[in-house]
Amino acid sequence: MSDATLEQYTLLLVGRTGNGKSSTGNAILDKPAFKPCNANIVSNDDVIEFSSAQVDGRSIQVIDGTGTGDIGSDAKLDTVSLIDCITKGLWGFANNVNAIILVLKYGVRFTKQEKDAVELIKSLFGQDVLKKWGVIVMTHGDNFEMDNEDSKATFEDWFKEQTGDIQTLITECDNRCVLFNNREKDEDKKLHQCQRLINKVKAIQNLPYTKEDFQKAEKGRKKLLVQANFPKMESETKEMIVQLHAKLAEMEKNGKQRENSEKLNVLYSQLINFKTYLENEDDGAGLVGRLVQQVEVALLSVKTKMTQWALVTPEDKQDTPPEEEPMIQPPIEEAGVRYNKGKDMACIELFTAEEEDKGPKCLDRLLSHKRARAIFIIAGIIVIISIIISVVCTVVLS
Ligand SMILES: Nc1nc2c(ncn2[C@@H]2O[C@H](COP(=O)(O)OP(=O)(O)O)[C@@H](O)[C@H]2O)c(=O)[nH]1
Ligand SMILES: [Mg+2]
Repeated sequence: MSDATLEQYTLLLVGRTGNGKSSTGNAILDKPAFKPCNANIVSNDDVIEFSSAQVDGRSIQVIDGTGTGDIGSDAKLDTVSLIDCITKGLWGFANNVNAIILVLKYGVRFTKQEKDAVELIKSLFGQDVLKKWGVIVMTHGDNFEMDNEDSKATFEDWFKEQTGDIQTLITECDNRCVLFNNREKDEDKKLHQCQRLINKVKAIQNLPYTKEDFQKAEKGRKKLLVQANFPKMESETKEMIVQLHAKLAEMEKNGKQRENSEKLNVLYSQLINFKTYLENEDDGAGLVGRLVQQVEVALLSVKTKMTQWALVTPEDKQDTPPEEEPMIQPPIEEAGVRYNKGKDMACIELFTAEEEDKGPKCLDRLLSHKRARAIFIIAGIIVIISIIISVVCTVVLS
């Protein structure tokens, strides 16, 4: 019989590494097509493997989606590579897929990692992928047989008794769940378990999963990429904010207002650019909201400083002495003369010792003004003349 007249099934095996995907693929095809036990050797090039065979008068194609349940597990495969391999690999082998075979391991608790793997598969292929095309294969059927040797309980009895997450998953797959013993040697039993699987695949009422269905799940894959990139973006945001506060503190300290205002403008546009970068990376996935909020708070701090420092007039800015400029301290208790420049006149005031910090500045200004300098000189001359007169008088009288 030619391939064209045969019933054809394309099965995609997904699940955590070590659950028995490759072994199941071999059991279905009845040949050593995939290499089992490669749990820790995950090559980016051959993440997806393909093989086919004629089994029981059917043409069966199996895609072994190694690593499809494995981001963050022992067999680490980074998200970018995984998505890349699936996108390129899957559609290189098939035009459509009749069933997504979720491979689980009998006798192992349905842990958080298993649950995460299921979520990952949904993110990769679409949230409704298991509901519409999922069939659960429970490997290690030999262990099941040993466990139930005495009770003679069937696998159907077993999965109907299940509760919690595993029950939810079985229900989600519309009870399409079969037991597989990949170590089975008996040819009849091997054929029988394969037929049971094909019957569950046939029970799927939906049209096969296509490239279009895969494209519809693009948003989920994008979200995975943002999630993978999130720690990097989070630390970049943290670093940005720490640096910003250090720079603001430094500006506050140096008091060079005009220079600072230029620096503030630069900081402001850096923050705006950083916010745009975060939003672009997120690309609608909605995961960077918290980071964007932190940048907005930082932007507000810069804006506040801009307003505060803009209140200082240019004249004030010029008058602010640079930090390194030596200050000449007047002697304590010493009084002096203060020169104040009003709107249209200059006046001189006495200043007291409590204001000694302002003294040298006033004296400098006083001496640098012509009228004040003249008054000062005249006063000096009068004092000197009085001293001379009193000395002369003293001498004459004595
Ligand atoms: N006893 C038993 N061992 C199995 C069964 N299926 C797989 N294994 C073993 O489980 C290990 C992992 O299987 P493998 O097919 O490499 O898993 P994969 O990483 O999901 O492809 C291998 O040592 C297999 O021999 C099974 O039904 N019964
Ligand atoms: Mg494998």
